[in-house]
Amino acid sequence: MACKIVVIPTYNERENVTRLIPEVLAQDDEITILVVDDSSPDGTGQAVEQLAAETSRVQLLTRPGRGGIGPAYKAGFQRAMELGADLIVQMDADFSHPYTSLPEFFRATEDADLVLGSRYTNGITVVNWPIERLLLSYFGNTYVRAITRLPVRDTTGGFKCWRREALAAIDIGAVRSNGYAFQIETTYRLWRKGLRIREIPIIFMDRTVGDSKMSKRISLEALWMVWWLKVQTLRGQL
Ligand SMILES: Nc1nc2c(ncn2[C@@H]2O[C@H](COP(=O)(O)OP(=O)(O)O)[C@@H](O)[C@H]2O)c(=O)[nH]1
Ligand SMILES: [Mg+2]
Repeated sequence: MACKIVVIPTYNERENVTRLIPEVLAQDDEITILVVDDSSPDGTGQAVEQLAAETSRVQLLTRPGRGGIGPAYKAGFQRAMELGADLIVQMDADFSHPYTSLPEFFRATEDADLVLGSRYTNGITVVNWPIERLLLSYFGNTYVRAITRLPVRDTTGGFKCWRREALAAIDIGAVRSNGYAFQIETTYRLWRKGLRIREIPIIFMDRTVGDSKMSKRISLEALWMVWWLKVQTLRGQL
């Protein structure tokens, strides 16, 4: 039996994550969910703890305070590796990522080391985003591709599935980014190792419950991070 761990970072997602967990578990018998909660003041951690008491298929990793999605994923990946994961999925708690695509992600890892859920492969498959946010994301991706040459349509998406060996191949401890740039940086590092990336189309839906935690500052991080990646590459560091 393969061990498939779905890592879900949360900050104030009590209602979303408690509804999402049973849906994700129902997609595949081999799934275990690891929620990485940054001590959300709304009680997300306590709600997940109750579910974790009922089944070992739900696990909770609590961090002391809000530290950003990048550090939360780093801690979650490390724990998933310790738990013996063969496949590691990254997924948001807010129902933006279609959980029904999980079986397709798993199948795609048969001939790819990293599978990306893409909003920009079949045209633009984003539902309910304000136009300014869509334009920022779409042209942000054009910018990232132009500078890094990363052959990927959606570099900032957060719905991804890694083979264990792929995650082990990149030095996750050295990853610097916090927000959207975390997604770019990790995919870029994998591509530089010469490993196989595959994009599958997903339909991304904006959240209907709770608030987005992403900020202007977090978007701006991606603007300079791609130059840092480029410089590191030219110096032979990546
Ligand atoms: N643990 C943790 N999770 C976070 C943090 N910031 C965002 N998240 C989670 O990351 C996911 C994506 O964040 P979201 O606010 O939906 O970003 P958006 O979809 O780009 O607006 C959600 O599950 C959030 O709860 C953080 O600082 N720590
Ligand atoms: Mg979201």
